[in-house]
Amino acid sequence: MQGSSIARRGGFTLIELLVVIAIIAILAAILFPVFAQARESARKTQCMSNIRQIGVGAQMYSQDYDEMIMPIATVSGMTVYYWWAAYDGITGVREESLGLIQPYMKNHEIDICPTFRNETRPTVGHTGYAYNYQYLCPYIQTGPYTFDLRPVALAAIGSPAGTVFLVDSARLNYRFSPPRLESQTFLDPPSSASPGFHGRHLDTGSIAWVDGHAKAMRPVYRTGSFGAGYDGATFQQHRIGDIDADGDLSTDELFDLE
Ligand SMILES: [Ca+2]
Ligand SMILES: [Ca+2]
Repeated sequence: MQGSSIARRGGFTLIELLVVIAIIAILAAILFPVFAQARESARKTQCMSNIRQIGVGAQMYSQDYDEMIMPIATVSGMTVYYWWAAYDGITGVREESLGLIQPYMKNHEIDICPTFRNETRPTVGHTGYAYNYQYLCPYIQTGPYTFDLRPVALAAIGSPAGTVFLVDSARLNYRFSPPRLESQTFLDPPSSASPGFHGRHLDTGSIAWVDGHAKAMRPVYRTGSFGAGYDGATFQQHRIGDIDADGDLSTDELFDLE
């Protein structure tokens, strides 16, 4: 048996082998992007599940805090308790188990978008999501290290299902050339001309809305120059845009309390 097997293998010519290799290479070129897309599609599903669970956790938080929206952070002494982790202002130590949402989720892994791992801002830790802070939790700086955070009452939000809460986000760090993509935790509305909505899941980004539902949208990309000397093409290349419904980037209809 062994002898006949060797004889058969000897029957392939070099040309035949090259043809087989060429066919495999062509198939790989066709299929690898399909596989990559399928993998990204799976990560998108995971991200939507994460953001939906965070939304549910935030609603449980509101029930425990007089129907007030879960703030981006609370401050106690020198410690800032962000929704995903606490930071000790003296030691600089980050503790994920002390994030505001942890009593309701007990799972820091769901704070992390599976497509985007923050590698450039180690102090922030891993979270791919940013909070609609300007409208839902405005803050006033009262001293060099002190903030007055004012989360709104849920009753003050006119359209909870049409108001973004937490979204897939990233920012461009212009201190590097070319600018580098990094984690962003504060989401600015379109009127700020500082886009932070990241369409990293096949050109869509996941959004948790105030009422607790999750829905993905495509970023609205800017063109030309805007804001602090930013270039629309660079943002689009990194799939960073705004969340907008009415085509007017000077109005914040999906962020405001109306
Ligand atoms: Ca608008
Ligand atoms: Ca609105």
